[in-house]
This record gives sequence, C-alpha cells and structure tokens, in this order.
Amino acid sequence: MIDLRSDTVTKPTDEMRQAMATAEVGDDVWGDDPTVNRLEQVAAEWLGKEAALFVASGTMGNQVAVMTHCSPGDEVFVEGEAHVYWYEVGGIARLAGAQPRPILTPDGLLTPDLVQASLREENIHYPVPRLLCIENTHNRAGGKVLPLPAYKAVVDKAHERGLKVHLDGARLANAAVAQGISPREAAAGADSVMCCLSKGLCAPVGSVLAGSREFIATARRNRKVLGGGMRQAGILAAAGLIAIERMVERLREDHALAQAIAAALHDVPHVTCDPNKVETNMVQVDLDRPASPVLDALAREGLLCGASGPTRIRLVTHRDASGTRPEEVARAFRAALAG
Ligand code: TLP
Repeated sequence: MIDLRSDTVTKPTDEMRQAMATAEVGDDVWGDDPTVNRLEQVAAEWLGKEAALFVASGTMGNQVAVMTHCSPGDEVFVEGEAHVYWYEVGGIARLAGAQPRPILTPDGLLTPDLVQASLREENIHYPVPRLLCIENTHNRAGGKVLPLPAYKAVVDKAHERGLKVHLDGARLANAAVAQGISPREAAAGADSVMCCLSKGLCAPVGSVLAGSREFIATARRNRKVLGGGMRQAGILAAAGLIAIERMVERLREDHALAQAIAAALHDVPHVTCDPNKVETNMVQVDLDRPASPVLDALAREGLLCGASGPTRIRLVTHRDASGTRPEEVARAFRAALAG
C-alpha cells in the first residue's frame, strides 16, 4: 500500500525511537522534565521567539493560542479555508468563546488589502477585533506558500490595525525550505506561532507553540485547562528534538516527489492536476466525478489518499512514502478512473 493520505501517518525514525527509549524524564507539570524543557528552549530559538510550549497536537497549539490572545466575544480573522476554522471542531467559538470572521480569498493567500477590507471602524455593535490567524503552508490551498514579502505585508497590516497575529505553521518547515529561508525568518513578526513536529518532521506526537515569555506563561495555563499537562512527556519531546534538529532539510525530497507525482498525473484522463501549482508536499487532483468512490477504487489499486472536496483528492508526500514511484500513482489513477 502507498499511503499518501497525509504526512501525519509518518512513523518515528529509528533514531527517534532510540532517543525516546533513553530520554531523561520528569513531571512536566512541575517543570521537572529536562527533555521537555530542552525541547521548549530549542523550539523557541528555532522559531525566533522568547519562549515555547510543547503541546499534544497542532489543534491544541492553535486553540491554546486563540484562547491566550482572545477574550470571549472577540473577533478572530481567519482565511476562509484555514484549518483553525475548518477542521478544529468549532474550537474558536467553543473554547475561546470568540467569533471567527472568515476572509475569502481566491487562492488561500491573504493580502493586506483583504485584511484591511474585512476590518470595520470602531462601533459599539461590533465585536472587538483581536486576532488574525495566518496559515503557512496552507493546507486546503494545496500546500501553497505565502511568500515572505507577502507574509510580512499581511503581518504589518494586522499590527497597524491593532490585531495580534497567530501563525498556524503546522507545516512552517515546509514553507521555510521551499523558500530557502529559516523557520525563524518565516515566523518573524508573528505574536505566536505553532509548528507541528508530527507531520513531515516525523515525530510520533506533538507540536510547539512559541511567543513572548508572558504569552507562553498564560498559554501554559490554557494548555492545562485542556488537559494538556502531560507529565513524563520527555519521552515524546526526545523525538521532537530530533524532528527539529535533523528532519527539516529532507523535506526537500517530499517536495520533489510531489512535483514528480503531479507531472505523472498531468495527462491522466478525467483528472486535472497542474504540476506548476505544487509548491511543497501536497498535490491536488481535481476529478470530473465525485471523489468518494474513486478513493475506494484507488485503495483497491494499492493507493491510499483523502478527499479535500467533493471532487478533489489530496495526495501528501512524506518520508515513509519516499520510495513511491510517480508512474505507479498514475497507473492507480488510470485504473481507478477506467470506465
Ligand atoms: N491537518 C491534518 C488534518 O487535520 C486535516 C492533515 O492531515 O493535513 N494546522 C494545519 C494547517 C493542519 O494541516 C493541521 C493538521 C493542524 C493544524 C492540526 O494538527 P493536528 O492534526 O496535530 O491536530
């Protein structure tokens, strides 16, 4: 089976398993886990912020960030297809008690003008505008990168209008590698940034949330209320350290494989797939029919992938699928779509 459902399916590397087995641990809720403490220091440095917090998942990191920035009733601006809005079980409303305000874009890319246009003048009837969430790379936009100059312009516009900025950098390392910059450059200016260690970076569990010392102190309390105080979590943080220190550069291989797969799918009948649109480790495949039965047929051909729309399939490349032959993916699609 070739599993391209997500880069979340990656298993820890042998080196990670070794580090996990021998990790020094303690009770992290007491601040006693040396491996978690080290991961948090390394992550803060890596993301260019004062402090960081190890969290159980990307969802927890995003939601803790929104809870920390916002009070109930505040307005949170999100790109219309952002993960924090689409896939986090209504957490903005449910956990922070805040109101999400989607900003519609043609391609997932926020611009200063779109941010400006969505903000209203102060009025007693309106919620207090508080936070802008940016996603980079953008999942539902097919792993698209918001390039550094455009990212900076959006951050500046948000700050100029008094908003805080949270960066959902679940795949920030992919965005950084694709642009030839460091993750800290890619997160510059954001008041908080979340990055997943458990996707292309191959850690089994966990994400990091980074920001100012004061922000992280409050975020730590908000993580606790969500049940995210994880005790001897050093066993997981040990793998997270390897994710940050050793797994970033190889993301290039995932990006190259995604390109090659898109090129192989380009001329498959009933499929629209443009290799020029592949920027990182995702391939979007548009079909002339509903995706769901095609997914079943692909699975019968030995290829697992997921739908990201009624007629759209998403393929995600990652380390555990690095031996995938693009022509095999194209063969599976041809067979699944035959007839
Ligand atoms: N994305 C998952 C699914 O939830 C869709 C995937 O397979 O791509 N932000 C972004 C941009 C994400 O893509 C994800 C996960 C998260 C946050 C949440 O991370 P986890 O799954 O660790 O809660």
